Amino acid sequence: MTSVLDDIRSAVINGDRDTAKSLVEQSLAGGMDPTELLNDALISGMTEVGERFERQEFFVPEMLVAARAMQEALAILRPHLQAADVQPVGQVLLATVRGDLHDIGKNLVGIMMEGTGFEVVDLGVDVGPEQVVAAVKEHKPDLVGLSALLTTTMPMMRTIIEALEEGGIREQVKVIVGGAPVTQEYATSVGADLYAPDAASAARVSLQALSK
Ligand code: B1M
Repeated sequence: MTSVLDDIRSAVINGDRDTAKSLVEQSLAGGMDPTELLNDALISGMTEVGERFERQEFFVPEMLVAARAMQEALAILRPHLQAADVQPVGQVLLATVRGDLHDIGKNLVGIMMEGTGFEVVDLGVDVGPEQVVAAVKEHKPDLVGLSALLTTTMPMMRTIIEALEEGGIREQVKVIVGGAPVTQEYATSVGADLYAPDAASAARVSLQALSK
């Protein structure tokens, strides 16, 4: 017999948002610990989705439906987690860089980060250096994540990193970059600390970087 945690985990993996939401509601009503639901059902399910994506058993559509199921179940859980004062593993600021309006990949990165336990501050799309600098000063995150989908907007990553240096706050954060045209070589050339080719590995390398 499977436990309700296994059933929620499977619902997330299969993108079955109605089952995921109703089981989370029932479990909370039955007095289950919200942290257990977060870690052993939602995060565990999303981690499996990420691993299947990295093994190329899942593709973007499967990841999106799983992400939607996770997000909707998480919305039910979130007030209970806040009440239980669960501490995030870290905070990440995410942005699609100035000139670029593509946000599907960035949003997936945000969901995987959230699924890994990060608090995510999403600055949106078309975000320039002054906005990133101001947001780092305001939120004091552990990481800044920059996404670019256009070859013409990729250089904005370097501009933003330089602005962090000029603002004297570069050492306060690790910078992770990604997006379809971005490579490890490019990430290194613009002075980023981390690169990830997809959302699942973005969450994984970010967590690893913070635990070092
Ligand atoms: Co645009 N577009 N688009 N587009 N678009 C591309 C990127 C393009 C490759 C299509 C093509 O020509 N074949 C091309 C870029 C060419 C180039 O630069 N060399 C292009 C172009 C040219 C344009 C316009 C200029 C078109 C025009 O108006 N003439 C225009 C630009 C607008 C702008 O940004 N200023 C434009 C507009 C649009 C739409 C608005 C219509 C729409 C975006 C909707 C939205 O995002 N809300 C759109 C779309 C959907 C695409 C394609 C078809 C799909 C992109 C996508 O969402 N992929 C794309 C072609 C393609 O990729 N096949 C294309 C799915 C997504 C999950 O993948 O974003 O790569 P991706 O994210 C991945 C990884 O890259 C990684 O993880 C994600 C998940 O695993 N990742 C990170 C992403 N960010 C990361 C950050 C990290 C780590 C990993 O750390 C922080």
